[in-house]
Amino acid sequence: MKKSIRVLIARLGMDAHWRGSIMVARALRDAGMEVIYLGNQLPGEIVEAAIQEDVDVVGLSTLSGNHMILAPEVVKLLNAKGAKEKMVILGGSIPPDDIPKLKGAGIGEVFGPGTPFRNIIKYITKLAS
Ligand code: B12
Repeated sequence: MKKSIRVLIARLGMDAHWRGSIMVARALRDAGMEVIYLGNQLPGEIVEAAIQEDVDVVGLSTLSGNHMILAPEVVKLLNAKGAKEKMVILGGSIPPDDIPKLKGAGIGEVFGPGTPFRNIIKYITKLAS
């Protein structure tokens, strides 16, 4: 049997906007992925959970403007722990000027408000399988 794609979803720091991340988690689950929803966590805790849960994808969410500090930190810690093969993606309210910088810091893709779920599913399915 083909192994399902495992995705960890976490909200960065104290971000209170849970609606988008919950909806994405459900859409990925409905598309056949195994989803672990972590809620609000800091980068160190997200990376520990990603390694312990052996996920393929780490999905970060934030609409609070903390993405430039916390999202690259997740990539840095994954690399430091020898888990650089895990794909890191980010969703939320991200100013367009920050997107190239985030990609330069190792975030695979950034999905802003209004992104159709099928685009997220397609991106993950293509890269994780
Ligand atoms: C509803 C709302 C709230 C609600 C949240 C309720 C909830 N349960 O989620 C409440 C009232 C709590 C709230 C609080 C605040 N909010 Co507010 N909020 C909004 C609002 C109006 C809508 C957000 C929403 O639910 N969208 C619907 C969901 C479905 O969309 P989404 O979250 O964007 O998700 C999509 C994508 O972003 C992406 N995505 C999201 N997460 C993930 C994760 C992964 C893995 C992937 C792949 C994709 C992905 O996919 C989703 C589907 O397309 C936005 C404005 C807006 N239009 O975005 C402001 C907004 C996000 N809020 C804002 C602000 C400033 C705040 C506060 C700081 C206000 C305050 N001074 O207290 C606080 C935040 C406190 C905190 N600690 O975080 C600003 C953020 C500005 C910024 N980032 O610089 C916004 C943009 C409003 C504005 N124009 O100023 N907010």
